[in-house]
Amino acid sequence: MAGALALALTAGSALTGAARAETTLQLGHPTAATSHYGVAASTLADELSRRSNGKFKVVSTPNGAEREMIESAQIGTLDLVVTSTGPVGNFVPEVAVVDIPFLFKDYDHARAVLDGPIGQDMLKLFPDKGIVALAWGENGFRHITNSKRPINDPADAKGLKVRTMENQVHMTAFRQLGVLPTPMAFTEVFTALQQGTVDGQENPIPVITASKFAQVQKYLTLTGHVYSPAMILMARSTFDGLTAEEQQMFRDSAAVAAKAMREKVAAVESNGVDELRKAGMEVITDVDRTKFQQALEPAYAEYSKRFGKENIDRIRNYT
Ligand code: EAX
Repeated sequence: MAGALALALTAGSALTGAARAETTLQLGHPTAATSHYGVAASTLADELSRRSNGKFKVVSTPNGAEREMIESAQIGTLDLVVTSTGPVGNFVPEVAVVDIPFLFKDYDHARAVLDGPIGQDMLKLFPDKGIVALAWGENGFRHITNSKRPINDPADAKGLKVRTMENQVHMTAFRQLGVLPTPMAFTEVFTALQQGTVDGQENPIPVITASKFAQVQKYLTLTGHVYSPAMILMARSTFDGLTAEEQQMFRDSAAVAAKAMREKVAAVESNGVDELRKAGMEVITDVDRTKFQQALEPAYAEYSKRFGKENIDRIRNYT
């Protein structure tokens, strides 16, 4: 009997030991599990599990509202978030400079700025807000879709009701174009488009394909009006509970996840437009971007006032 009790105790403590050794972290991201955000989430989970010999287990939940997820990370009820910078400026105002339209020439330029000193310095602003920014990821260059008419020119966009992110920099630009910007969480966009609450929305090709917007939008104009970065964020309270070695493990794993995310964006960019055409969208590829830039000229005065012209130029001219 004593032997049986001893055995039970041993088994019991072994179980407790195993349970203690495994830490489950909750991750939220805004789009479908198969999207570039899903790729970032699963890569992060795999890397952390491998590097920690199974200690860290990440459970991912797709289709979350970005602003709410960041708030949850801030108060520590969500451990990890992959999000666009859409709502991030509401938490760390300086970061919203990256959301300025036509700021980045192309993907290489954007990635170089974010991976270089400008982007890396921005990551250091997060801990004061209760969040640790582990890495820059990628959402992609945004394009406008709508259900009303082909947009060939900035003037064609006038009067359209377009869902925007909860982002003042974007809203300023759309107002300038004569569009009625309607900010809402991404989780509500499909239904809003379907019910006609808004005429259009704007997002990168990987989001338009992953979210099946071709079902509810006829026209796609490749405006590429703004680059949309993504970020891998972590609750500071969770991060602070890790050893220095584990913290480095999270940073390294996030860097690998961000790379996988960018690769997925590039892959979808190469075939996504064809896919959308096949799904019935009319795609306007011949876009005079200079015209859109000129139409946005007055918005730039506002951006300069808010962020400082030299800060904007530093990004624009970064090589
Ligand atoms: O981050 O809200 C948006 O339009 C975002 O681009 C999308 O949720 C992915």
